[in-house]
Amino acid sequence: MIEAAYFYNKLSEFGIGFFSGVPDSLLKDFCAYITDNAQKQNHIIAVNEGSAVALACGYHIATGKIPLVYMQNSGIGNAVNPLLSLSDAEVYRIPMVLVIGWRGEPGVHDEPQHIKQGKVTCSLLDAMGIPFTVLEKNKEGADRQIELCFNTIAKTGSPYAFIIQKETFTPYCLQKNENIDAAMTREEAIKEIAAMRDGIIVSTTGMISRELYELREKQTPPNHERDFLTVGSMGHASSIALSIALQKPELNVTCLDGDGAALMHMGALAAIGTQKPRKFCHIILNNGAHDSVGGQPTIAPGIDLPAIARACGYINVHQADTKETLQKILAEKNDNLTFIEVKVKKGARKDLGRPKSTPVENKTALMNYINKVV
Ligand SMILES: Cc1ncc(C[n+]2csc(CCOP(=O)(O)OP(=O)(O)O)c2C)c(N)n1
Repeated sequence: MIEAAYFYNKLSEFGIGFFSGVPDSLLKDFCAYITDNAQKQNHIIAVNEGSAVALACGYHIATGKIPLVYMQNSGIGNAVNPLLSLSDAEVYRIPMVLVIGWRGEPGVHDEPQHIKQGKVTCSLLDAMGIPFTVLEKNKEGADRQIELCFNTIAKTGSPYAFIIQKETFTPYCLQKNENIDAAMTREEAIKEIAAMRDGIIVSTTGMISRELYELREKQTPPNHERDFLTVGSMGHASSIALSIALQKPELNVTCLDGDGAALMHMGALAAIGTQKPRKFCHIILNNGAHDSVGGQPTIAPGIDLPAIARACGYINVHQADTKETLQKILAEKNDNLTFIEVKVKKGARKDLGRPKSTPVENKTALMNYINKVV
């Protein structure tokens, strides 16, 4: 293994001074090191990976220097368009170093949503014509590869990628660990919501879906038929929920979103507010962090989510920071399109499990439930 600090400092020696990206669990030590050490204006935790590539391009245009973009391999999809139509050598030829966490690497156990992405990660980069290397886990190997990366960039003037395997970096603990002021844990909020909302729940990527799954697992007998766990496709839970709600107007539909996920594809709020589905409740559990992948901050604490929802056309708009307020809001009988921002603490139980049934089993159970009730 190598230290995140070592990789960071080596890259700095070659002139890397600007970082943007969306955090990833395999990169959490590297991301935390950047958060703690890069100057604020030179580290932008982006809302999505495409935006990170665009920010990197802007930095290069302004300074002539080489930026770095980090992402989980699930974010490659968000980045394909700017990588092919902006930074590519056949368009604006903008150099950058990509650092990509390799979830679902063949032969390494991982969750179902990462398997396909893991299999095609290298071939996707090949198809895009982006040269890459899998970062070695020792200093000598890494040194050689870093030199090769910058020699290649000097010739091509365009992106070069490091693929990062599990356990490449030694643990580094985020020092700038800011907490938003909240009384409830995320799990407590989910418990209240699951108990008080009838109908179905479409939950977002990461620990929110895992906590919902565990909660239903504790029922006797365990029952997951009312939930759609958006285990991958971060940021798209609310669009899935919108479409179900439009097709099944008699069904209560709740979207359990995260602040990072809601920011990632925020345009979905405008689509929901315009459609105004009845019996639809969009809840953002705001902990101000990408908690599921290491707790790096999101920009949510600095923006007014209820005001955005109102401006997008949501009808009932609420904010809750205590269990009592949340219960009061959920008890209101009003079928108009509703938005609730729930302020929750960062952090999760250490022993939080993962879904044991497959995505297809979960989807089938939910479809059967919907057919049964509406
Ligand atoms: C496109 C994409 N980029 C990055 C990730 C990695 N990832 C999984 S969960 C997560 C954080 C989600 O943050 P938030 O929605 O605020 O929920 P929290 O984890 O704080 O509950 C990230 C970045 C991903 N799954 N997909």
